[in-house]
Amino acid sequence: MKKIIVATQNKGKVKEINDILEGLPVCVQTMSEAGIDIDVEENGTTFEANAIIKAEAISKLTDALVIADDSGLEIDYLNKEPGVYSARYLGKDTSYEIKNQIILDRLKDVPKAQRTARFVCAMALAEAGRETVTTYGTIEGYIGDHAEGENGFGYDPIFFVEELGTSTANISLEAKNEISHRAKAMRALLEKIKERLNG
Ligand code: ITT
Repeated sequence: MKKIIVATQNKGKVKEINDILEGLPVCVQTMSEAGIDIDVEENGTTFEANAIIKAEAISKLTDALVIADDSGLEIDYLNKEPGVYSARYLGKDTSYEIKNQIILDRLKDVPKAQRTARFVCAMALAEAGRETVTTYGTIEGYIGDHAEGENGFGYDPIFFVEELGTSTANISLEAKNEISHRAKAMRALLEKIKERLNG
């Protein structure tokens, strides 16, 4: 059975990606399950460049298929910050409770129409000796005036989606995987993985 390594240290992402890969005749492993322990420097200036950097760095160490994503939150009022710096924004070790509160403070009294934001995700599929392929997904929303919900991870508690009437931290994993940026990019990648498995 073909092995796929999900090249991320983020447990929230692993859950979401595993959920979408379920049912595929592949053995999905995290980096630690695959015995790979490297920290790849994400020094690209775009989500796509960083996803490729991560996936290709890991695929040099294995014959397996490697999936990596780079994702983040773009807040229009903050000139699309934190963007590609989403994980490092306001300090890598600062808790999301604090980061989210600081963002809410920065947007205090900003009207809803100017609070637009989106999650963005670029995914890369790398395999030794093959060309790396990428996909992309986004979800539009806005920064709420408070944090809400216990599910998801990162900026989910402050990212509200009009159609949901709540934040992406206040919905189930299954519901998030119907609509999220990562799910959209992942489903597009799924088609490319299937082609790879059949070819
Ligand atoms: P890896 O590099 O190991 O995959 P990471 O958390 O550092 O893990 P990224 O570099 O892609 O991942 O940073 C993405 C950050 O953007 C992530 O840490 C969150 O802060 C935010 N983010 C991305 N997708 C999100 C989502 O679905 N919900 C909430 N926050 C998200």
